[in-house]
Amino acid sequence: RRNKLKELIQENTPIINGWLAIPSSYSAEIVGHQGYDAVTVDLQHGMIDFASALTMLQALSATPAVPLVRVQHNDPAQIMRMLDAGAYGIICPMISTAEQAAHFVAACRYPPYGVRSFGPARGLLYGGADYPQHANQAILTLAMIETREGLANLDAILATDGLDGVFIGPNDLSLTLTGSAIAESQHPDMLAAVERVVSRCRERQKLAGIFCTSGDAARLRIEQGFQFVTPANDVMQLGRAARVAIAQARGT
Ligand code: 3PY
Ligand code: MG
Repeated sequence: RRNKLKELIQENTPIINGWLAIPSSYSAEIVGHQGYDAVTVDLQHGMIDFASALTMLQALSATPAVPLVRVQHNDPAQIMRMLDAGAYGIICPMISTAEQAAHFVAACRYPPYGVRSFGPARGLLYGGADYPQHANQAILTLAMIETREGLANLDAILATDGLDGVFIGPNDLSLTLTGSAIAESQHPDMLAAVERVVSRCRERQKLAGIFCTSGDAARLRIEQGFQFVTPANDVMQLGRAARVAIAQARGT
């Protein structure tokens, strides 16, 4: 199976990516049917173990959304297992150097381009019988820029062979740059950092992604030049929808 996201990238069409922190195949299925281009299962900060992630990826494959996983860290063993479980792209947190980026990409690619091991697992059920032949092209790789060092090494990270792009973690990045974890931080250092990532990605024709706290915030990021945005996660959306409904019911 082709990866629809690669075509959207070619066409320069912004990718709207859902984000799952709740360990439920049912919420994965619901979210996957809402019109997202991709949906990410978050193993880093989501309350999700391998068994739940597997059922969530199964649920997502019954929807039009491309299933992605954010892994816990730059661990080839976990990346291999999530790809075997049918993830069609990996978002890897805390990439700070070109070496780490190369290590990450190698974990996502079969030889001769990487070190991924082949096993006849769920990847074949989702990807098709020719999965081993096309997986190296199909799997999306996004390195998270969310450390001071990662920002300093941005050019070298973007030069990594086989890396599709970067994804800003604005909570961690603002925490390290400004001392406060504020995803939509307007601190001048944060604004400059975000602008730098967008312009470097544009120069190198790499995908620029970012986590956002709402649909409106995601719209602004697209206008700023991002092509991959996450308009909040399931937890934020559920809480917000509940607060709105309660306020409406109370007439407050
Ligand atoms: C961050 O904002 O640091 C993230 O990792 C997004 O989830
Ligand atoms: Mg982060």
